[in-house]
Amino acid sequence: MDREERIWLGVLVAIFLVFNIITLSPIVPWQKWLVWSHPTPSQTINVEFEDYQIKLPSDVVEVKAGEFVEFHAVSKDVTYGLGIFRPDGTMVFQMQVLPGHDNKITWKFDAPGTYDIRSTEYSGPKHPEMFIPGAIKVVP
Ligand SMILES: [Cu+2]
Repeated sequence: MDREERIWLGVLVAIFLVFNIITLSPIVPWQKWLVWSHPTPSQTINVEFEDYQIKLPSDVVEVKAGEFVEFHAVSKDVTYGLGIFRPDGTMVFQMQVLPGHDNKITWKFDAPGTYDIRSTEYSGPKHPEMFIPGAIKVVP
């Protein structure tokens, strides 16, 4: 590596460090990352995946807008995806649901309304049927 290459490498490393320090900093007031805080969820929602079925604690899970809730998903066979969608089909969030793991995500719904659940990981021939419309009701 010659001198110019070393200088370029140093510049790239410096840009990387400055960008990450600024964007991950807790002192940036508009920063909404939760890297530095560990909110206590008001509710844990257990979701079970098995044989192309998504099992929820109740037909409609009710959560409050503005409160942190934890989704705890387990799979009894293959890898699935837990995807939460708005009625217009846009995604709120998704996570992979790996068998043999406690798959957890903490989320705060900002807007009241009903949300759908869909498997977001291709899991086999019945994967497209893994859809529960209106599974989550977010109340004000
Ligand atoms: Cu699937």
